[in-house]
Amino acid sequence: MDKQFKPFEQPIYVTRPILPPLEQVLRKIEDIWESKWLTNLGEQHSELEKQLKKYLKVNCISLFNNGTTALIVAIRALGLTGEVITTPFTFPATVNALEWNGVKPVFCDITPHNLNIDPNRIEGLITPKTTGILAVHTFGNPSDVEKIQYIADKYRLKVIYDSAHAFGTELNNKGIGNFGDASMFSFHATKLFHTAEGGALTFSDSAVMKKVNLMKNFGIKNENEILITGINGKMNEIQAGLGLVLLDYIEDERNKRSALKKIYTEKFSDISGIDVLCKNDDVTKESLQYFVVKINKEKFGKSRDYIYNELKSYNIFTRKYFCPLCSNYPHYKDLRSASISNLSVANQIENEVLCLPFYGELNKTEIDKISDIIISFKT
Ligand code: T4K
Repeated sequence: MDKQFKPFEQPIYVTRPILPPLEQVLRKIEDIWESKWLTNLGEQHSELEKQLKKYLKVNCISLFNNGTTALIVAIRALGLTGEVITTPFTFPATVNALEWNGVKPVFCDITPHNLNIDPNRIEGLITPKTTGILAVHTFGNPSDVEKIQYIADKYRLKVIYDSAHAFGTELNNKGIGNFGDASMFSFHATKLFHTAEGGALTFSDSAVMKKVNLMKNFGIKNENEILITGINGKMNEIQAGLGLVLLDYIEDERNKRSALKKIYTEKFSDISGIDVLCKNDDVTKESLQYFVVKINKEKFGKSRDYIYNELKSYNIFTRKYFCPLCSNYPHYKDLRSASISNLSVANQIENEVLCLPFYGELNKTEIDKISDIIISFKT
């Protein structure tokens, strides 16, 4: 450990949830108590749907108890079967959601600049069994929605976007939830906007939303009619109430994160071997969900894993999202598409990416110190 830096007294994590003033949350809970309505699509739920439609600039939204259930339901509602092309560089939930639907994941390699599925490699993976593409807007950076839609139209495939990280992302001023047949947002505590646990689906077609709304409520239309096989995917009133209180704090958190991003970016700007993951030019609003760097061991002199491990001795806990790749999990590694030769970029990238502490509570001095410690490792 370099003696010029003392470890932080309190642990610094990759993220911390935004916590609005407790009095405001308690006031909201009092309202809910008064109403004696705790779940099953109550007032808070419909108000949050209304507010999020506006915030995300979408026409159709359905709230869920978490993002994973939302994704499982979207895959089923869109009738995906057989094989679906997806990315190995993601959280287990993405690929697991296919498995839960009895659909075989087919892994496609990623592009090194935005870490999203490489659209130029999708067509080569399409077979007569392919029914869809499940792409991820990794770390909030949009996938190539135009090329993906072109391929989907050509082969009559459905497109689902895992937008777990992309809350607020806009492409040429259009909300990211407007692309493909459905997009899933996660409102987990670690997300910029959260409801402790929670999620949402957005759709281009209101008929799909109607089906999903039935599906997330056991398939119940009314007391006498149960129309399809459903599940319990409902967001409850306490989750929705928390979300409504939190919405007022989003812009403030975004402004803070923007300032922190600028500090990190300047610090690393001329450090050879540290590349900051940048947004594309057509992204008019970024999600500011994570601050991500790629470490080139040859140029920096130390590996990503060295940095990750060494930072712990300073009480700094970064994350190696998404290492290991989903394609290297024991239950997926034997798939043909999981071979290292099919996924050479992803297998390299998984050893380079590091998510640094990034949340509004951190101040300039702390970001300066974290950056300086990392830079001090350089040889
Ligand atoms: N698709 C993608 C691409 C995703 O990234 C995710 C979730 C999903 C789908 C599924 O959506 P959900 O079903 O979760 O809605 C965390 C989150 O649990 C997970 O939601 C998220 N992605 C993933 C990227 O990150 P872990 O295993 O890293 O969580 P954990 O508990 O280690 O938390 C990370 C850090 O956050 C901790 O070191 C400290 C801090 N933390 C965490 C929690 C839960 C807090 O300060 N307070 C807290 O309450 O997965």
